[in-house]
Amino acid sequence: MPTDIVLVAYPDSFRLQEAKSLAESMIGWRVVKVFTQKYLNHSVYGMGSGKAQEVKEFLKESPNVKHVIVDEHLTSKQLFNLEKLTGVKAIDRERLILDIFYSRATTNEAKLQIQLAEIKYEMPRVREIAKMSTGNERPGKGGSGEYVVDVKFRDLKRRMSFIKEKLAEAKSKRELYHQQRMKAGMPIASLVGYTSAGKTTLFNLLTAEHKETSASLFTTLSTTTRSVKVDEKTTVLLTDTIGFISRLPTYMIDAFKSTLEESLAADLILLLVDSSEELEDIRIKYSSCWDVLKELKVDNSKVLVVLSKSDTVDAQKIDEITKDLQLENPIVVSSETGYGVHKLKTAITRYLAARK
Ligand SMILES: Nc1nc2c(ncn2[C@@H]2O[C@H](COP(=O)(O)OP(=O)(O)O)[C@@H](O)[C@H]2O)c(=O)[nH]1
Ligand SMILES: [Mg+2]
Repeated sequence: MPTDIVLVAYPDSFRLQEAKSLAESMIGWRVVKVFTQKYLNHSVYGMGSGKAQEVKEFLKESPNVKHVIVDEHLTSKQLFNLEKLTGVKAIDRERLILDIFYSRATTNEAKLQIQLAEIKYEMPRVREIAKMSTGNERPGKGGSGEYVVDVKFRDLKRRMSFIKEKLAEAKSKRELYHQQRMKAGMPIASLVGYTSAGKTTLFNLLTAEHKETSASLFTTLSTTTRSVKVDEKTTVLLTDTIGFISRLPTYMIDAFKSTLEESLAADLILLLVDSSEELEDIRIKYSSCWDVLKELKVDNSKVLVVLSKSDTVDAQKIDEITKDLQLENPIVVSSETGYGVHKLKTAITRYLAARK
């Protein structure tokens, strides 16, 4: 059963699509309605009060909707106001990203990094809640005579240094973990790329025929890993990874890398590039993908570049991208029409055969 959600996002089509893909990268979440708003910095609800009323009206008619997501940073007060008005849980962009990280984290280290990011998410909110409560009364005293906020702050700081210690331990155990990693005796390929590049769509297309066997055979694997038969003799485990995220707050970068890292230990990495985007954006995103891959010490010989959504562009655009990114024979696919999928499978088989 999917969880229905409502999204409030900026009207710019790329940002909107990204927000939608981001929300839907929570497994089982389905965006059933999108509201757009040019500015999301209104003081009471983030969106304007008129838009908030529209959302409320929509939710009245849609009792199945569980959450309203706003594709922007909101304060505690704004989230509180929105929940009070709509009666459902309100989630801002940063909370959503943290939740996605949590749902994808497989290593201890990644979980700790996310907890650290979460504390950084909470800190300014503690101050804010303090301000909210001192609006009409003096701040209350804690048990030991300190202000409640100071206590809360000290607690967050203590948790932070505790997590940092644990992280140092986790890092030293990491090598061991990689060695013990379960491989189910099959080669593993990971789909990597920006949010909205088309990873999940391609993942679903490639793994569709094998859904049932995968479900029974690999129940111990995460729901984002399934088997794909790339030729008569070869079956590969394919992982749909957490996507790169535009405008990722800096305090989340370590949590992101850590969450992605385990998937990069795959035998083969399929780096998806959305060919429907502007060349300038493609270039920026492509190079920041590589920055992270290099930083996480990914061997570039195991990366195959895949130009996705080829049905949205002409041959000339594909040529331009190929030249601009200096690619050699990129694999060009469309999950919409199925174009290039066979070629992709052949490329995977060839790569794995050559590696042996
Ligand atoms: N036209 C077209 N749209 C696609 C294709 N692949 C994905 N999309 C659309 O692009 C959007 C993002 O896809 P998604 O798979 O969620 O991206 P992810 O964030 O990388 O997992 C969705 O609206 C898809 O329907 C494709 O081959 N052609
Ligand atoms: Mg996805």
